[in-house]
Amino acid sequence: MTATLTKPLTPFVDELPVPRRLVAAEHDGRLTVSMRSGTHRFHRDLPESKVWGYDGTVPGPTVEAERGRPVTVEWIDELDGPLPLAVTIAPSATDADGVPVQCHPGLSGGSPDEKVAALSGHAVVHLHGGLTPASYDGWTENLVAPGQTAVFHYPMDQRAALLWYHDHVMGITKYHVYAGLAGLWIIRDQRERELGLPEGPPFEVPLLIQDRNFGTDGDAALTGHVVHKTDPEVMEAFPPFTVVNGKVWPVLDVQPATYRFRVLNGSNARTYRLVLMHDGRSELDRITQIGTDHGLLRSPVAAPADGLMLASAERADLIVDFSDLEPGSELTLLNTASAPFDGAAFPAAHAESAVDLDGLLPYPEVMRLRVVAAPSKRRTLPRDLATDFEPPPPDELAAAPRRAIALVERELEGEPNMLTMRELAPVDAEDTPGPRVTVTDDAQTIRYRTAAAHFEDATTFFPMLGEYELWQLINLTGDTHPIHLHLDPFQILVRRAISYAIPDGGIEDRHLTATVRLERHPDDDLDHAIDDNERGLKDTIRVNPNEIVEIGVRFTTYSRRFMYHCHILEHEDRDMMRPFVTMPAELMPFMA
Ligand SMILES: [Cu+2]
Repeated sequence: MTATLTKPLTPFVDELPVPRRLVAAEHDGRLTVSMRSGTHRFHRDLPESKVWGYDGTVPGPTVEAERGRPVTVEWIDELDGPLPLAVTIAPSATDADGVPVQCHPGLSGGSPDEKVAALSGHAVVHLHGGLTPASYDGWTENLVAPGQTAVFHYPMDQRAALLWYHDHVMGITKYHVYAGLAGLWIIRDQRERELGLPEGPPFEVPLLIQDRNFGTDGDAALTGHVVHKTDPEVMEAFPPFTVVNGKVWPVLDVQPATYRFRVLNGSNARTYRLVLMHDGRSELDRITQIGTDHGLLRSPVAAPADGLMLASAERADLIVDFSDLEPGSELTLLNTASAPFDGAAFPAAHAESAVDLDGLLPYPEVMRLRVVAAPSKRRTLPRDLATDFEPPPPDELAAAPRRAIALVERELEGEPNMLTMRELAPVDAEDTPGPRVTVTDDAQTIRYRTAAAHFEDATTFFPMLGEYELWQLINLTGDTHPIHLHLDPFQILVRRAISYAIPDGGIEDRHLTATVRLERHPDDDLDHAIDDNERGLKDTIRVNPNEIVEIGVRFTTYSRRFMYHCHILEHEDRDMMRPFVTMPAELMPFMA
């Protein structure tokens, strides 16, 4: 098998685009954004692509808002079908040389899905990370049709953070986001200004990282046609080309100065582990992380030794220092995470040899940074950042309702596997027999039955406003799943190593039989640690294989029906999504 593939596009020739800024204060807090088709050039040497984008652009405009100043957006659906994507399942997972077809452009023998080509543009916008009333949160079934408009009110009563808005239509979020329907949304506040952090160009740069694939013509030359290709063995699309702010492998000229990068992984499924290389060495020590999904950490932290991991929808607020570098210095941002990601380590020092075709990583390149001549400007970072949150108090957690959710992969005959979540309810040992999940350590065994298995099943989670809850995410699959809760942020409490057994036929349509032990599996070499950069306010958390993640969450403001789900879009579209209903405490006695 070939160890590497020739790049069909030249890296680092397109300048990094910065999406147009849409500053809410300049429009009295009232914005109009239309979803419409447009054309976009992903690379200098690619023909133009047809896309669906907010204001017709990829990415959409970056909305900038102030904490405490509400923003109203009139989202106008001007999409006109057909969806400009070729969606296909290739007939085999590898080509004649044994190379996974997902590493190649083109359809690899698959035929375009006609049902997808018939999609005409029903849409719904979700502001990811927004503390937004349910009416404006983009419930996956509340669609607007082409020609209709949704007017959404965003209170912006939340801390400064990088959010993003994207489409969230039931079953086809993966295609709509992939076609271009995504954009950034930055909230600013006084605390960040007190700290003197870079704000706006040129020293604050948003980086929206995605992966994309393109079609080929009869001569195997790349066309601009955007391709979403999966295969019989991998149900998620892991396209070969990394796109930052809409360009494949771009280059950014930087001054010898301190920069602030606002990074979002907006890919459908791929997890990145970012390493900054310079002259063949990893220079991760140039990177300091100051914020995560919901804004500032309590203090700055170094990038993890292996690199900065970001699963789909995770964000990082990074300070990167180039002030000591000579003009002409070149640094390269590389990705070392293979796909589907399972948490496996990869040393940063070897990032330049991270190519892994079997791991669907033919091209580790992400982007290049090129230092230009300018006066050196270094900023020092304050040691104290956020002062407005603490870990959840242990006594409140001890009394908190506990919710258990199992993540399972159900194999189906003749169609792609189904990734589902099972909400579990505790049962007494003497309860009637039936399929059970048991979670055991030496001291005790808790038995559960499956209370809900599909999105449409009755709601079982009714969190009370103002009270902490402890959610336990039990991963019984081989891959890492980024689990996202709408509405309020949460904090990770612990990762626990588990080993588990599922009997043949144990994963049924509705029921689940599994034995989970709170002990490390002998073959498990993940460290199951919480990274320093995860000790902030998160809305998306990686749940690795052989692992239980516990989070403490407190819903504070809005009562109604919201969603939580895996943020691998191919998973959330296929049943890895469930509702919950937040309730004022005084209504709880009246719930049947
Ligand atoms: Cu998932």
